[in-house]
Amino acid sequence: PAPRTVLLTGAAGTVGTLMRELLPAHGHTLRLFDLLPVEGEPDAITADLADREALREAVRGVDAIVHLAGISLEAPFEKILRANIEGTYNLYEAAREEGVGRIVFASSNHAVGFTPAPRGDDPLIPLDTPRRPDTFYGLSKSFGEDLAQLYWDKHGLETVSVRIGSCFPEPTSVRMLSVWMSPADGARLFHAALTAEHVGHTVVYGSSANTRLWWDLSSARALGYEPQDDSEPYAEKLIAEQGELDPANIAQACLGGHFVSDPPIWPY
Ligand code: NAI
Ligand code: 15L
Repeated sequence: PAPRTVLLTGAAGTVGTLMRELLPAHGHTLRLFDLLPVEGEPDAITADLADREALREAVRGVDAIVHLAGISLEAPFEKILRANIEGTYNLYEAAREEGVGRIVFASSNHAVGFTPAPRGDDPLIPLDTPRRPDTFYGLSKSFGEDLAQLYWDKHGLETVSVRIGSCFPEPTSVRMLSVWMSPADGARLFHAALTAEHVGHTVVYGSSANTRLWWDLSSARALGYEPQDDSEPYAEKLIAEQGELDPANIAQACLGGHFVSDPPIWPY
């Protein structure tokens, strides 16, 4: 499929910074958007998802949007409401008004974070596992997935909702051995989500092909995603340092890890 002009929201963040480096090699031309200035990118749009005029201008003329902007950890409900719930609604409205055809939505494992992690011979967590948000943050991702479904059913705006595991340069915890999405695989998955045909609203888990994988990657693979990485080379060292996950400890027993028991910590 032809390269696409893509609006990348959250371009100043962790994943945004990684994708700014990696997505152009897949043939995409990026327009950048963030609340914060994007270092070294004077053309980036610096605006809040609350600013509907700025959003409408930002989405005008792009083929697709990778929507990463928002609060990425637990926070007081009012803050989540504004940035993640209203902010994502504002983005979808701008996309609908400007006729943008597709959004890749950064959902999260925390939309299903209270789901017990599979152990031993347990089956992988399926795509249609019931939502079990572990935080107001996870609840906002659950909302985003439903919003995406509504805009597909009602307006024909397509979305791939990517329930990202942990997208960082390296896994840093034993839990991450199961949920790690290497940056290079992240770019492969976003590229597949941007270019696959007829996605409607598709929900996928976002991770590498980890030996200790917890969830079903089949809907991601159906988009053409072929993960190349596996966290296993990091396993010996991380397990020696941290020990195996303890299923009797609620903060280690579920997909969402410590989010299930953490208090809000976001500093905004
Ligand atoms: P991050 O916190 O590093 O980046 C988020 C970016 O969004 C920041 O640059 C921030 O300035 C911007 N932002 C926040 N509120 C905004 C607003 N009201 N208007 C405009 N921009 C705003 O987060 P990270 O790790 O890069 O994650 C990106 C997305 O992926 C987030 O939506 C996060 O929830 C999701 N995600 C990330 C995972 C990961 O492993 N990094 C795992 C699961 C989901
Ligand atoms: C997320 O949704 C967060 O945005 C990210 O910072 C990590 O905590 C990740 O999930 C995770 O579950 O490891």
